[in-house]
Amino acid sequence: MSSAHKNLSIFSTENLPDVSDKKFALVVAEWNEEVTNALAAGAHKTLLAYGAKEENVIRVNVPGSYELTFAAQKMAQKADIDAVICIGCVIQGETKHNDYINNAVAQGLTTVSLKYDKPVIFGVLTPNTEQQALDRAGGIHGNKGDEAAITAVKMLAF
Ligand code: DLZ
Repeated sequence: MSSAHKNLSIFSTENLPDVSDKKFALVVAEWNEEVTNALAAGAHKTLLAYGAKEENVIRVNVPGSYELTFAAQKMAQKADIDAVICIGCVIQGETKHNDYINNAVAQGLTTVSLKYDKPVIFGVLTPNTEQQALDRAGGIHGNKGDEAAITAVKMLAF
């Protein structure tokens, strides 16, 4: 990856909404937990950095990424939750399980978001290798959990 790409700003972080009274659910898959815990920690820290209060960030774990959709629905249907951030890591294996899981989760989270009219963020890594995942969970490509958190904050402007 070129250094130019690494420095690319993915999206603007100007004029973000005030989220000091917003409540976030962080739904975290336990599969590949070294990666998902790092992503979740990044997301949590970033939410606080952008104005969320510690007591307004709640974390729930699910076994695997496939279960993110159900837990996201449970969180989104709570009246006091404003946004849901889903964290997972599905590593490509010898079979096509990753395609099935990734497609189901992407579709499922979109459905939950639209059904409950709340931001539901797809913070799921879909790497070919564990190293690619680590590179994006606090490694050379940053922490995609941070991006998921900023995305949730940005979407609360709507
Ligand atoms: C079964 C499975 C496999 C093979 N790989 C992953 C993975 O890389 N990442 C992940 O989050 N979950 C994986 N799972 C578990 C599924 O997401 C799910 O928990 C099970 O299929 C049970 O529904």
